[in-house]
Amino acid sequence: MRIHLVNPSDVSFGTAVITPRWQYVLAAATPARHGTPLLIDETLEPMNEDSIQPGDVVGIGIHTGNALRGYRLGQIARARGAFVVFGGIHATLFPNEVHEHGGAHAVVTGDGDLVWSTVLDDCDSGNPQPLYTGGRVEGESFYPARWDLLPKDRYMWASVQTVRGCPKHCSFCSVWRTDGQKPRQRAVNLVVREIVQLRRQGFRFIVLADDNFYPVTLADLAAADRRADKRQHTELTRIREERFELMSRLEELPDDMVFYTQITMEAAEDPAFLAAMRRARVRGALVGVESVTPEGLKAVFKNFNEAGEGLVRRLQAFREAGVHVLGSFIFGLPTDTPETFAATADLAERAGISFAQFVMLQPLPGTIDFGKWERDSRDVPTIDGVPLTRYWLIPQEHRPRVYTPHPMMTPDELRRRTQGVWDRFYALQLVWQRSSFLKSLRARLAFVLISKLYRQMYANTGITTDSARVQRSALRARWLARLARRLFASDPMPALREPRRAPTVSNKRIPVVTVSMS
Ligand code: B12
Ligand code: SF4
Repeated sequence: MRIHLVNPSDVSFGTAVITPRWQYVLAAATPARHGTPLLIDETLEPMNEDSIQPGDVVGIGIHTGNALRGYRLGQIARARGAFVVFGGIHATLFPNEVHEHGGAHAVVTGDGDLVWSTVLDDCDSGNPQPLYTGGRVEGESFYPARWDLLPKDRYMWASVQTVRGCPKHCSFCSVWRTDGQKPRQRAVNLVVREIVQLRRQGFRFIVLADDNFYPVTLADLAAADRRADKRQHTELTRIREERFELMSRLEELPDDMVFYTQITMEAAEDPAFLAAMRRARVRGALVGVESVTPEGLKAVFKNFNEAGEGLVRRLQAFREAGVHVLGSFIFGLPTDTPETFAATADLAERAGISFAQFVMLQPLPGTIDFGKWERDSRDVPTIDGVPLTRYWLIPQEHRPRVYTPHPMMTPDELRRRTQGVWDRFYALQLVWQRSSFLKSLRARLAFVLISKLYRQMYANTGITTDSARVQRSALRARWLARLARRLFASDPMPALREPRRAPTVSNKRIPVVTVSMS
């Protein structure tokens, strides 16, 4: 019984930006008695069906965007006599759909870490169950990834998760519903061990693949204090201290290492946290700006963000702390008007952010927005017999981009205006100006290349609709990706030792927020 773990994709680039972490985690969760799984990442190359034999187990991980390709692979594997098991966020949200379309013997919902060995044992005895509930595994039970299985020179960045779950509840996001609002942090030692292993193998660029790298804000602590909720305050303080402990350990790693993460804007109000990020070489972060107006933020339940000049100040605070921001903006909020586009582009330029993405509001399953859209949709049109509210099941070549309907602008107008903002932000002259913080010409050229690569790759998942344009864009992205990979390559450091255990709470550099419990 051979185990195959497949990451489906309609487009294969030969080289990829970020490692699909789930494959390496499930490989680690595979007991030795079942052998070493074969990892197939279709963003590199398509699955070779001939490698699947009767009795094998084929594990397929899907998110909404690649679900249909995953279903195709599931049917192929089942027809070849394999046991087919699905997991991932989309399978968690739609286990019945997976059975209906994907040829699944079994579906795992939630985290796969602990339940995977049971699934394999059941397949081994020829008796897989239709549904396994993986649940939300506690931080200390997450498996560290098996990086020894990484193919050489294929990925630019490796991904290491440090915390799962997000306390917020943004209306367009499913993370807080599937991963929960309670932050589940991994033990610092295990995170550092993984990173050291990756640096030994030659990775110096690491994505901290967290839902929210800043799960406890100063405002959360103050609120617990106001409520005189001692238990909550102690818990939040513990989480915060562990964040600082992690960053102090990262600080001791070789100084050519670079980390990138996702974070809420509130970190800008926490100078100690930003300073620790800088020391830890967390050089970049995706910050969900979403909207530049207070009404827009209210519409997506993100009132904790700032708008207007307050927003500019917060974004600049990241930059001043040496953390480059990839600002993520959403267009198509009910409160947006034609003026919102230019206002957003102006703000993005003034705020000194290094990269930006401008996405159109899309109803993603599992979100509040999706639920409302599905409920409000009357006379839903069908394409190839599939209702639009199940758009991910429409074959790729006919699948329209689905956007949340807007009270004032048509999807076409929204798309045109959004495209205009992308073009403006990534105009060569502006990209070159933004690169001026870099000293050497080589570094500046690298910045331009990465900006253009990002722009091209995004055209595939983001805003373009016609397939000719997507194909052209894919070609350019492939070419740029090959070039960019060389920039990220670095020499392995096989002799690198794990940094010594960091002093914890007593370390003076860890700002413990002291409050009076009245
Ligand atoms: C890091 C990350 C990225 C990175 C790296 C992606 C990569 N190559 O790995 C980047 C920035 C590139 C990215 C891009 C995008 N992402 Co993203 N990303 C994440 C994030 C924060 C963490 C993913 C991760 O590595 N987790 C760690 C691993 C270990 O966890 P896991 O994947 O969930 O796997 C566990 C279980 O799900 C399960 N499991 C998974 N697969 C399988 C398979 C089997 C057989 C079994 C048994 C179990 C199992 O077991 C695993 C271990 O417990 C998630 C949020 C999240 N909480 O999932 C969003 C998330 C997956 N991304 C999301 C989205 C929307 C995107 C984009 C489409 C954004 C965009 N508009 O461009 C693109 C799509 C890119 C693409 N084509 O794949 C959504 C997906 C929503 C959905 N319904 O599909 C999520 C959930 C975030 C959100 N806000 O809702 N992403
Ligand atoms: S968008 Fe970000 S802050 Fe909002 S719930 Fe999702 S992960 Fe949390």
